[in-house]
Amino acid sequence: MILYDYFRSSAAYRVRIALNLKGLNAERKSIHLRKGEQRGAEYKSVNAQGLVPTLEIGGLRLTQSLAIIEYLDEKYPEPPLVPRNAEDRAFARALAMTIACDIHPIDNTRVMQYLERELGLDQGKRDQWYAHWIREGFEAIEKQLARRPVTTFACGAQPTIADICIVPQVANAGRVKLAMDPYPRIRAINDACLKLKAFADARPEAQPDAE
Ligand SMILES: N[C@@H](CCC(=O)N[C@@H](CS)C(=O)NCC(=O)O)C(=O)O
Repeated sequence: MILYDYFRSSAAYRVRIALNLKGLNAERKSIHLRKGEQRGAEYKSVNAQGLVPTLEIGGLRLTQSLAIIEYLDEKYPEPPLVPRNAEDRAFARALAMTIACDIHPIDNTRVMQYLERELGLDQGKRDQWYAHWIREGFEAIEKQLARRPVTTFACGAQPTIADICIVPQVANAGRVKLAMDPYPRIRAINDACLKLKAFADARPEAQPDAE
């Protein structure tokens, strides 16, 4: 397996966690997002969207972190990353999608670069934008978590796709120093996850291309 990756990419971070939880090894190829390598012809021939991650397995090229994680879960069922119970499965996927579909895309590198280069927003305004969308999403997730019994992870006693999305998004929140006090459940889940080696080893700062 080859993982096209970038240390600071939170979408790639999700896949790194999933691979670690499954005990799978992948060779890493770093695509330098700040230098724009994702938009070069070479990488676009791997991933037509010019986004990381891509997971290459033999001749198969998988894109979109949630689709990759679900693929890994189907091929390597233990430990399950998607709950087996339908209600929990819907909840875990809903949290994952709140992050992957509704928070993260608005704060992506290309969006931030557009705000800077095309709309001329300075760093302070860009950070304000970035934090605003995380705050909105975290408020909703915190409320949803508060309606359920308190468990170690978002959806029970084992980490699932929800936790796999929460931890990288909390790391992104840290980049703009978002106060986490209003989100005690998210913070507790993040802390519990990072005690696990699978999560800790996937952190941006633990990657060989970290700067
Ligand atoms: N929905 C995609 C998002 C992938 C994505 O946006 N990746 C970011 C890094 S976290 C990226 O490659 N950004 C490059 C760019 O915006 O130019 C997924 O979950 O895989």
